[in-house]
Amino acid sequence: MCLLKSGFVAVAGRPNVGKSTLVNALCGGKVAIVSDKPQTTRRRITGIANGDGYQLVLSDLPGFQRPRDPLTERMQRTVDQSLEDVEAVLLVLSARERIGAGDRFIAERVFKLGVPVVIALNKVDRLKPGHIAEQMKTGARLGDFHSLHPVSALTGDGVGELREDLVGLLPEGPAYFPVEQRTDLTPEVQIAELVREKALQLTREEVPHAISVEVDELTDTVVRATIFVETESQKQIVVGKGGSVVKQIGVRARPEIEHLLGGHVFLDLKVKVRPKWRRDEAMLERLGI
Ligand SMILES: Nc1nc2c(ncn2[C@@H]2O[C@H](COP(=O)(O)OP(=O)(O)OP(=O)(O)O)[C@@H](O)[C@H]2O)c(=O)[nH]1
Ligand SMILES: [Mg+2]
Repeated sequence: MCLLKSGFVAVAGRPNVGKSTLVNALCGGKVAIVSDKPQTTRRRITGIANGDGYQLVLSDLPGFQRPRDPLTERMQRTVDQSLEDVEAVLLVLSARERIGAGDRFIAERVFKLGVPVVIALNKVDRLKPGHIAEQMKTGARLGDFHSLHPVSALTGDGVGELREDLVGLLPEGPAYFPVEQRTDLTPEVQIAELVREKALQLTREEVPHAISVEVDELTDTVVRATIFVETESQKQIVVGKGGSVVKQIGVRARPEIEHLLGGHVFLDLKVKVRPKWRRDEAMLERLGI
């Protein structure tokens, strides 16, 4: 029998430091959506990296924050639960921002879990070596870490070494997922997330936080989904003049959905107002948050 190193690693860090981008890079393909808006990830997303003799299962998590409503409370709970029973934690920092109170808040929690903490200092692309060195020193003061890797999830710099290091921390174990599987999300959820990613790209300020997406119908050739917002004015923004914004969301999402499903699809997107959905526990449950 061929021995496998396998296990779970949680990926934690402040919003927007590049956790999802890094999980995608470590898995060698897109499992989690990414945006320049904080709090893009709302649920735990499992990304699976398979390689020679290993299966590294990464849990991409929402950025830590202070809960404000049932949505963010649930996100916080997800983070807490996901930090239990892992072999290691990958703590992600951004080299482009000041490493400060937000990072220390997260560090305090992960360093007391009693498992190795690997720090990734992300976004080092195009930064001066002196600045990277300074940030590495600050990051190193966060706690008793196993190792610290300067990386760029965007260019892939340092990602191979980081992956090897994480695999080194895994015990021998079974394959938890079939090797061809890269994520635990259903096709419906992956499609809803892709649509949400494009909606986030095309909106600003409070609108991205008010957007959620549900797939209503999925067949081999047809995808129907609804983009929910909380107010009429947000709906106008997401629909756009003469439907231009929602159309653009579709134009951007369709190729990725087709890639996922492996064929041409007709994509129908609707925009609907659902007041205060962020406080609607039943809807949050349905969204898997
Ligand atoms: N320059 C640079 N930008 C990066 C890098 N990694 C991620 N980004 C950008 O940082 C932004 C946030 O990336 P995400 O991966 O969504 O960050 P996240 O930590 O998952 O954020 P939340 O899910 O909101 O907690 C996006 O605009 C990414 O393109 C990197 O290595 N270099
Ligand atoms: Mg994310």
